[in-house]
Amino acid sequence: MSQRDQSDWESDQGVAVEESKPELKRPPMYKVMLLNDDYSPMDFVVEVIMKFFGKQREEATKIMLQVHYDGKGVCGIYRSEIAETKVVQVNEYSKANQHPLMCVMEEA
Ligand code: TYC
Repeated sequence: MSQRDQSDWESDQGVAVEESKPELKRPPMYKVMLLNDDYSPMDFVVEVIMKFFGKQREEATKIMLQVHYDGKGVCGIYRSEIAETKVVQVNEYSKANQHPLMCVMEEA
C-alpha cells in the first residue's frame, strides 16, 4: 500500500496506523573472561588466550597477569553464540589438560 492509499484508508476507517520503525537494535554483547586460580600454569593460560582469543603473546601475557593480580580479565567481547562457544571450548580444553582454569561470560 502506498503512503497515499494508507492515509486515505486511515481517514476512511478513523484509525491511525503507526509506521513500523526500522530495526536498528544491536545484539547484546558479552565479555568473555578468565578467572584466576592458584594452580593453572601461567604459560598454559597465555597459550589459551592466544589459541582461543587470537591474541599475540605480548597481549596474552598482559591479560594473563591482569587475571593473576586482579582475579579476572577480559579476553574478548562477542555476541552471545560466539561468547558461549568460547566459554565451552576453553573450559573443555582446560579440563582435558587437567588445569582448573575457568572461563565465564557476562553482559558487556
Ligand atoms: N594464578 C596462577 C599461578 O600463579 C596463574 C593464572 C593466571 C591462573 C591467570 C589462572 O586465569 C588465570 N600459577
